[in-house]
Amino acid sequence: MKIKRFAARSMSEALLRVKQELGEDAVILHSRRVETKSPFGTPQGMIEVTAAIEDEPMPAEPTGPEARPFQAPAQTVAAAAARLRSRAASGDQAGGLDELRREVAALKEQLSRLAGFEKGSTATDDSTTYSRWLRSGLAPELVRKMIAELGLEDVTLEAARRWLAGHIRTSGGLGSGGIGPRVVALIGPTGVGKTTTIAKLAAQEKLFKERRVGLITADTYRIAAIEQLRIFAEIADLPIEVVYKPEEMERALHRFRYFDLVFIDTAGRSQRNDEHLKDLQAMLAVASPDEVHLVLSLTTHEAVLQDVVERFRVVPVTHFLFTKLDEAVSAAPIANLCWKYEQPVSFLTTGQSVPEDIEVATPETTAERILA
Ligand SMILES: Nc1nc2c(ncn2[C@@H]2O[C@H](COP(=O)(O)OP(=O)(O)OP(=O)(O)O)[C@@H](O)[C@H]2O)c(=O)[nH]1
Ligand SMILES: [Mg+2]
Repeated sequence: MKIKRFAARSMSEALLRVKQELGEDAVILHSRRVETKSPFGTPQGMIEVTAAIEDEPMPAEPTGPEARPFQAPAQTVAAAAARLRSRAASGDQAGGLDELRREVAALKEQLSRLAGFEKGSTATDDSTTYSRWLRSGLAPELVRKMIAELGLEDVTLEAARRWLAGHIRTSGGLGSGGIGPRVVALIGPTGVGKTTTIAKLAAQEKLFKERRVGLITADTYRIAAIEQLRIFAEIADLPIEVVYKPEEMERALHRFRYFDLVFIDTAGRSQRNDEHLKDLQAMLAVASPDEVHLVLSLTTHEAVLQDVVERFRVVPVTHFLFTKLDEAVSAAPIANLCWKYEQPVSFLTTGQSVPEDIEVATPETTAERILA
């Protein structure tokens, strides 16, 4: 491996020189801001970049959540292009398209981090503090704002936690008020924990708050899905209605008109399937729920989470509900998504056990989990 250090007046100039001297496949190992003197003796800020190039061709990049913040995108592009070429050669076009989407999402993220670094590197900035906080998984714009508001020396873990808590909106769980029962629908991609979370919430509301709770399942695509909630309803002694078509929703809601709470479970929907999203839209239009919680699993890559949020915007989402914190590598997507979409967080789930593995999200506990 050949390693070389470059100094330039700006990040883009440094990157250009890296590219010219080491080529497209160069990898940025480190970058920092240094204070030097101009030929006239006046102080001037420079960007110092340490870059490397493999002697042998690089192995293919992983596409998982481990995107490296300061890795030169060129290397990832080359690896991605090679993979796509080989897929195209083997005739796997559908797989190739999916792969392309994932690659583009990962690249966008890397580029935005790199762009964020450039913007953040003003004469008063400190690249070490900046890149250290970027490694927490927080979005570049969030890190820049935090450093700007707290002042560089003040960004201790404790100060960051307090700052983050002040920037996370939570709903304090379920809302109340309105005429009739509070109707709460959970929607989201497949397997994120919608049914399990409804079971947790319904059990807690009934057992600990003694509220009258009704269940409606609109997930009739799989027999097993109906059975899953039916068995739980039997164990918890809760009434359940199965709704196959939007027209049947009114009847189901009518049955629970004197209840305190009604939970609507929906079928997992791929955010990439417009037909499925339309079905969901039609079902929710009839149910007209007071709350629609978009369930997001923290085991999902952040770029995919963003895609889910964007695509599920066709339905009136009121809350984000995050699941599988216990399995997540980072909880930072909570802050990034809530910041970007200005949506309150309702609950966080932390395991498979019903009803205990769930907590009402508060700004403090959420910030603590994000910066754990
Ligand atoms: N580790 C962990 N697993 C969870 C959590 N919540 C749910 N699960 C598990 O995730 C799997 C899927 O949960 P479901 O509740 O069936 O998910 P769903 O969103 O209803 O799935 P579909 O109806 O198929 O779309 C199950 O094995 C759950 O036990 C959590 O907070 N942590
Ligand atoms: Mg389900």
